[in-house]
Amino acid sequence: MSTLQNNFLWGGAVAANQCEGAYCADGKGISSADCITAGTVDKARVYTDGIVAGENYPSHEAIDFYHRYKEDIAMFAEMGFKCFRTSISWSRIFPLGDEAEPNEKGLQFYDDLFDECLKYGIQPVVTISHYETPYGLVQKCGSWRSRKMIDCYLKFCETIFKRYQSKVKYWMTFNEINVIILHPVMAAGIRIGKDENYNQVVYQAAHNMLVASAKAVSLGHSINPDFKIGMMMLYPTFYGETCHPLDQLKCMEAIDCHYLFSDVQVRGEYSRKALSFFRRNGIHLEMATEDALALKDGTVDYIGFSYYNSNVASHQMEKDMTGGNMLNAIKNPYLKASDWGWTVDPVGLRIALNNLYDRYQLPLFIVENGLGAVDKIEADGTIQDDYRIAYLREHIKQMKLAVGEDGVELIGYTPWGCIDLVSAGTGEMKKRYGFIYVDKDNEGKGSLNRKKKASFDWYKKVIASNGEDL
Ligand code: BGP
Repeated sequence: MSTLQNNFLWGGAVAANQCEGAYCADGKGISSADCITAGTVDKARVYTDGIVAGENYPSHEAIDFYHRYKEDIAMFAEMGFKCFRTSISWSRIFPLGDEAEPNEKGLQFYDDLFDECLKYGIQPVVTISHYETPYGLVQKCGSWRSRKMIDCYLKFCETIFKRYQSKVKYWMTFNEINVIILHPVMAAGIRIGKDENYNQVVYQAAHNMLVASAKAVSLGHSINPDFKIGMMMLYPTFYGETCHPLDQLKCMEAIDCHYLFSDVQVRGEYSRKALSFFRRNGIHLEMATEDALALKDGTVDYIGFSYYNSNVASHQMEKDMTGGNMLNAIKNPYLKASDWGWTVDPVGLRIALNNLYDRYQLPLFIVENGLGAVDKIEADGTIQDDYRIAYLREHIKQMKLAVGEDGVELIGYTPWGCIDLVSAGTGEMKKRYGFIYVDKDNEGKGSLNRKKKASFDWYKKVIASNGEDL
């Protein structure tokens, strides 16, 4: 008997804007992600007003999954995937975000994509909004700054819930909703001016998203009561730098600003601590009278989360309730880090699973985990990504301990970027996560040909043994 349940959802995860490309094919409108230029180590990603000629926008071609998905899904099926997490590009369905009618060609693409998955018995797991917003709505109302977004989002949800109700069971309303406090441009299409009150803008936008999420959950359940609709957060396990009580307090504060989001999505209301934080920081949320009820009615069915690394909190750092500048800021002397400075901490995943389950007692779904690394093609044409195998193996071991020994309820595991794709943080191609290599470089050149890495056969074996043969 294996530790994990028999119907455990093994699979992989991607997001539309990081893999599809075809950014204006078949009537698709421009999305916020299409307006973010590539960055490199010495050059940050830049959010432009529209598209500037000559700049490299990685989402425009990405790995051309839009045209090559059949080949890619056949490879996922060969690995034995039970599910495949992707997102629906909102601006393929509503090109400007607020049209009266959806774009049929966009809808057809996802019908075809989901049918292709189902043909192999792979369940689509869908993120409704993964780090992109129709650019038309960014221009018209400043994206999630405005409550107008709620109705546009709900119309998008209604359209896809109805259209795919017999093909998709697992949904997530927003990717990493809590990341708005760290990267409002990437997570919510919001650029905040230097003279604006950052927290005021961010938490108002977050409130609008939380209400939209809750209403979407209620709407989805009314369309198909069998839907499982979850939230999705980045989970950053935190450690206090020392056993100094103030470090431990700081550690608690650092994680609390992330729980602020999950508390609302799971419990249906802001915690007293969150309300006190708003009060103390002069944050005034504009809430409609119906919001409290909407939040209460639209609590989620499960918790999806991403876990990549852990972080250290210290009371010596500037006070910062967003916890943002604490991510990766202090080195943990007990852990190694990736080439991009992300610590590798499998035990931190066990802690994350325990913390979330103890707090909420809802089924958990690890919908992102993985190692971004530079891969090298050997002289014989193989890619020996042992470092990736080691990373995933150790994380799966800890995930099994959380289930087998700690009693956590876990429904699935979808490592991030199961096929190489564009990095959300840097726009690079060379930060690779996949079991499948894609021939494309940081400048956007390459044949786009696919190739199995050593991790491909390893993961196939893991799935076939339900996680027993690691
Ligand atoms: C998460 C995002 C993904 C993904 C991943 C890896 O935060 O949900 O979209 O890209 O991080 O990050 P990066 O691409 O920056 O390596």
